[in-house]
Amino acid sequence: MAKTTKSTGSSAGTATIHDQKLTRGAGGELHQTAAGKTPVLTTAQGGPVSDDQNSLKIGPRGPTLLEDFHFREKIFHFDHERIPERVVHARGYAAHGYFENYKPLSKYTKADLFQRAGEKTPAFVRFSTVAGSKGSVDLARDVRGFAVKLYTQEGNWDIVGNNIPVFFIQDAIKFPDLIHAVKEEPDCAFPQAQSAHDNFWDFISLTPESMHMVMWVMSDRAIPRSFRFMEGFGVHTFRLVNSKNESTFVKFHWKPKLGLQSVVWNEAVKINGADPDFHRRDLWTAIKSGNFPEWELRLQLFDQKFADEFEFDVLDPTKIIPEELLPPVPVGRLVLDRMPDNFFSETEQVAFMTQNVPPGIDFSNDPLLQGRNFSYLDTQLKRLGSPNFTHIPINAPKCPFAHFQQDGHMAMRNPVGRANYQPNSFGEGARESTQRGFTPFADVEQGAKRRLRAESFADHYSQARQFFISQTMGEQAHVAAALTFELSKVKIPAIRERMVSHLLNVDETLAKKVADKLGLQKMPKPADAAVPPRQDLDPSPALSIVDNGPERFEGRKLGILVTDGCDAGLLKTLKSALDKASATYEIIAPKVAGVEASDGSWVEADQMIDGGPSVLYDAVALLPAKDAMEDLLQESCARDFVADAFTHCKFIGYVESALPLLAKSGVAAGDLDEGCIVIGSTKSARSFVDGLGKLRIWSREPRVKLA
Ligand code: HDE
Repeated sequence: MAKTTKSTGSSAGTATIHDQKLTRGAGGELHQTAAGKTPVLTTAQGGPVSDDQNSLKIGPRGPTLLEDFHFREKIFHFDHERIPERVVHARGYAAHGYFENYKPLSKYTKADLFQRAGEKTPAFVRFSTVAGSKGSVDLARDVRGFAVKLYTQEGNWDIVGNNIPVFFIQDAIKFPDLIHAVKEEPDCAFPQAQSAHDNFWDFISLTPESMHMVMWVMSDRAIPRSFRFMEGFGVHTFRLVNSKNESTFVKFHWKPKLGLQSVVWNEAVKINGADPDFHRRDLWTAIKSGNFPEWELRLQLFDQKFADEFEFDVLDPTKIIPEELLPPVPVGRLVLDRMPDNFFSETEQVAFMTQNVPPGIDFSNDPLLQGRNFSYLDTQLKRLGSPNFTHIPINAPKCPFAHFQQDGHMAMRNPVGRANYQPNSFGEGARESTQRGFTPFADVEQGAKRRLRAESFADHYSQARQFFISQTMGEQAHVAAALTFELSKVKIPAIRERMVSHLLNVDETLAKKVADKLGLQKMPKPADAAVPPRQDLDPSPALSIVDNGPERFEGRKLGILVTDGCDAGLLKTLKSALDKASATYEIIAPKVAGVEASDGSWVEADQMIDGGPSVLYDAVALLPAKDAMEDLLQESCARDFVADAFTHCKFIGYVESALPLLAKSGVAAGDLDEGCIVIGSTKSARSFVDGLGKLRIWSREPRVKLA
């Protein structure tokens, strides 16, 4: 006979709950705050619950009763917790902040947020990958979404951009094919979050318009170090419209204050294993510790004359306007200073829509943008399940609003009063305003109704080449290596050859290098080009990440490897130099509890060596004590820590006693270069930190054969 016991279940976390006090949320729900009484658990209907650990049964071992309304409600709700993930950009992470306008832009736009210097507009920004599902890894080679929602006084304005200024296709009708091709193959359902497979490259090799974007995606732009070090782009040409209804074309650029930085592919692969949430954790940690990431909004402004004279069509989303030709003008800054309270409520339920524009911002005829303007509204109904998705706080405007839309699933508010229509003779409700309302720019359009691509969109290779020749030698090698890696995963040789035939139109050396690495028996002929690829476009220095390095270590992280007996003074100097540089650090030790330093003080560790590989850090410092070396040399993770840091061209600061570890990790005395710095004294420790601003020691790259 079973004993009748009443399990109270796990009490994990109850101590903190007991210490908490309650406040009432907007919806009447109780939240806990410090030092108060525990609230009584209730059902969603508000009924107090007596036992949340045991379902209602007949006898201790008996059948469970259908009558248990609390159990049924709890399970019913759990069963319905998932909503469809985004078809694309499913994996994302977001933060709150604000946009601050530098000076009035009334000459160009009547948009309210740009009228007053210093005006702050609340913002919510979601970064994402495109191809993987919600649970995929952060460091996939992929485009990153950079979606900004600005809660302006004239309604929400969403700039739903990417970290790459061009796109794969020129017409929205091709989007489902592109996405089907890049996502997991439909029969086997893999690979996840990877473009390295037949379907993707089959589609790409049959879609020459994607070649410019392919160059970007094969570059290190597609493996950013962190969201904080990424640029953002609106991609399409938009319009600004002023109060005289004059239009200026505009392209939106977000420039990260901390500069650009990416990781290398070998590192990305390892980060995905060591910390699949690397980008999430980075943003969370930065904002929670008060290091608020910041971007400057810069505008490329141009008129019809410039558009007519520019060598490519400004409506073609596979083209950029080089920054050297049309320098982007700084107009304000975006600061992210608060993480969402709840991931699902905010990050998951946020609904970005390209069609959300306030008066003073308008669309161009970019065929991709026009198609997106349909898609984003449509997708929200599917995902959020009701036309009332604007009632969800993260999507609701923060300015006064008034309309007669009513009812539907989950209606949180309906118009109050008798009149739910207009015009009405009761003087109730709102009326439209010709002065304040959104009036589309009155562009004159004409033409035959046809399914056509403009001839001005026909050059698919010239800017791909321009991007490639704008990269440093090292960056070019990374592009070649990425193409080789991706195509090596393609099983059908004809697809590999077709891609090489396109590369011949971009850069012959690149094509030959890829062909050679793939072991192509015969060089294919260059792909037929609709218009001859141009060789005369000047390199655009703005396109290189390395050439636009920040030259400072601010916002970056040093990994400090310590053992018992490590030099306490050096450690202290390193920490204070990093604080001064506004950089951070983590202590990595053989045991996570920490180590006893040379002066007897206890140094707490953030990671044990196995959990803190050097790929998680921008640079490393090796401070092991001589006595601990014998044990450390046995640790394969310690050897990997050093070997990877060296191969990934990172700066390595080391004390003399670390030399055996360096040697055992494959870095012999003769390999030590200007990126390997002895930090034997407090002075040298300080200058080591000062020298970290270059981020990587790229001159090492040819020797370690990274790419
Ligand atoms: Fe998107 N895209 N997209 N896209 N897109 C979506 O909307 C779509 C495109 C971008 O963090 C979806 O709410 C079409 C370009 C971002 O929530 C969907 C086309 C650019 C995000 C959709 C494009 C983007 C999305 C899926 C081809 C850069 C994530 C869920 C014409 C300028 C926003 C959703 C977030 C999301 C459609 C091409 C950026 C299906 C039809 C080009 C950053 O509506």
